[in-house]
Amino acid sequence: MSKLRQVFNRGLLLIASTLFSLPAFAVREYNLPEPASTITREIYDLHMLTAWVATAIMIIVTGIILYALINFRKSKGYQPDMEFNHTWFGRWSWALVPAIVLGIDFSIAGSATETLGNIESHDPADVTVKVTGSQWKWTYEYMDDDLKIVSNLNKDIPADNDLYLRDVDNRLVLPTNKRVRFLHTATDVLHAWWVPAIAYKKDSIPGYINETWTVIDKEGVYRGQCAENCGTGHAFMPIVVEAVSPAKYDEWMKGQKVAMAAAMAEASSDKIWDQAELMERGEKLYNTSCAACHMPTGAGIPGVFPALKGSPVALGDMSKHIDIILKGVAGTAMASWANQLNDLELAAIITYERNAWGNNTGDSTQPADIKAAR
Ligand code: HEC
Ligand SMILES: [Cu+2]
Repeated sequence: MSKLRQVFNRGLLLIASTLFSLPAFAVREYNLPEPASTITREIYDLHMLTAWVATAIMIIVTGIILYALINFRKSKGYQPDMEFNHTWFGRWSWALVPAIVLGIDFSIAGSATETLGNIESHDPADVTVKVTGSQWKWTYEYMDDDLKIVSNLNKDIPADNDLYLRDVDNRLVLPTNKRVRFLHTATDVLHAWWVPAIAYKKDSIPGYINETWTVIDKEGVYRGQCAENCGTGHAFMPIVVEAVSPAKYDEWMKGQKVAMAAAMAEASSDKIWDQAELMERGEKLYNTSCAACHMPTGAGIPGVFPALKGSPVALGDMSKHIDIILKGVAGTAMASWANQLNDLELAAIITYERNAWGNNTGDSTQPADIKAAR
């Protein structure tokens, strides 16, 4: 066997084995996650249809090319057919082939149009959740229940764990078999809330509301990520949705309301908190809300986020310090925290800033001071 022949045979073998192992591409690991809602199942089916049509076309075209290469090669002395254009096929193939291609295109476009129509459906929903993206966390507001959940990256997952950068402190809990409407917006830059198994993706844009919907049909935990490059912390805003039965959902909602009422009562009570208590709460809150930019050490990132350790604001006049946290600094990444944290939480964080990392002002502030400054 000639050397060329050997190479050729090996090539054929490689192509054949690739083609026959194609079903491997359908293996979960390499594919979209298994859909768990009607709308994502439609999208998934569309994706599979397109992939299989493309695969079939590839096999047919590659087959014809290989057949022509082998059978009509010059070394075999093949004489080109100079009369091809006079045959029936020669006359009509220029119209026939595009017609076939168009037919295939329409078979895909037809179902795609239907799915796109369903995506844009605005039917009434059972549960409406406003999803707000911020650098770098998600805020979920249950519009019918007056409940707000802030969801931050779970920083306790080590890098060698599967859930590294994929877990959060507070999950978005949703009922199965209910129509859920998501209202998407953002407070600072573009973000995109995307959980491929249960929801499709639309951008979260400051000042605009985008709408998506889903009906989750399987209980479970579904994970996603911010899908719009939103700055240095883009990788640190994962999404975790927990879908539970409607009965469990109602129970969970009741529990949340009780806990929220208790937290509100605690925050607005006239209790005078001592510094140690505030420091303890403040450290936790600082690490979830502020450390992404100002760093857990308070050192900030020089040139980007100012250090709070030794900061003239954190060491200076209390009312100015409170003011900057409540109002933020317009035009910078320093957001207003007035609507994000309650009086007690703000008093705790501010007290912590003023007494951590060697900032030894020794003073503290009370929820009542924050309330007065609002
Ligand atoms: C998304 C990033 C980001 C987050 C999160 C953030 N900050 Fe800031 N912060 C900034 C930036 C940027 C500035 C500088 C603003 C300016 O240019 O004046 C700043 C300024 C400050 C200052 C003034 C410091 C100085 O010396 O001028 C304080 C105090 C402060 N932040 C406290 C907080 C607290 C408390 C939190 C959490 C509740 C927080 N920040 C969360 C970005 C952030
Ligand atoms: Cu984002």
